[in-house]
Amino acid sequence: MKDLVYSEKMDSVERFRFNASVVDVFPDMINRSVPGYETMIGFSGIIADRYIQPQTNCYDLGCSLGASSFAIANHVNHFDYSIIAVDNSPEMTERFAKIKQRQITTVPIDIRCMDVMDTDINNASFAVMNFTLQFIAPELRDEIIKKIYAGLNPGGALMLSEKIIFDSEKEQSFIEQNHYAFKKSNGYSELEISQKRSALENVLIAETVSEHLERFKRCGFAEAYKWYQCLNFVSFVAVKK
Ligand code: GEK
Repeated sequence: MKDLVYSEKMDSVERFRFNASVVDVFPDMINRSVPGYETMIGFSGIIADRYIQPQTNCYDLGCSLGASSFAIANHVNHFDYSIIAVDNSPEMTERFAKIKQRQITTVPIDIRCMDVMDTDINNASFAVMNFTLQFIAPELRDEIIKKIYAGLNPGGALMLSEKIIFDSEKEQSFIEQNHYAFKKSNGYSELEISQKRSALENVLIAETVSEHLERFKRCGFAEAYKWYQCLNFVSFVAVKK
């Protein structure tokens, strides 16, 4: 279904929420807004394959409609392990459960409607958090990354994908202009782009690449790499030794 959420002029733009109208159009919205999204999701499976171990858990934190869970389950399907997929939007988890009924996968996917801050993480060989840390209050971000680190088994890894900002004003403006052009080329109008931007203000709080790399280190990860970037969207893998 086509994303038309911000296509009509609104008297006042409400704070962005993952509600029913967003859920209905979510795949179209994220594909037309996040350059490189399909690539990063596809690589969730490829990267997961290096880390997931038999009889362990794989977490998909902020799973939305399960794109990363399905990419992993379809690519890593040669031994027993479980996927635990967490999202705090009931509209998302209900829709994900319906989509799951129509998919054939041998890997069990346990969908939980809860806050990632309240989720126990244990016996994990892999965790993926694609475009979700950016919606968590900055002062809570160390806590969740430390919790993931503590719940990973040695040799396990976290894949984290995020929207980023840049220290240099010039670079920020260069990248923003290109992101804007990307969205326009995908059919969004100036009105849609500007109303969505207002809705996301103070909801999606992006950080720089160095802030992410420093947090990984501070939270215990000995190794962390940025393995992908397309404009202002990046993906990291952090490994527990
Ligand atoms: C994908 N990973 O398709 N606890 C649980 N879920 C949360 C929290 C929280 N504290 N905060 C936000 N969410 C997916 C895309 S979307 C990214 C992830 C985007 C959930 C929220 O309900 C939403 O479903 C998801 O995180 C972020 O790769 O829309 O830009």
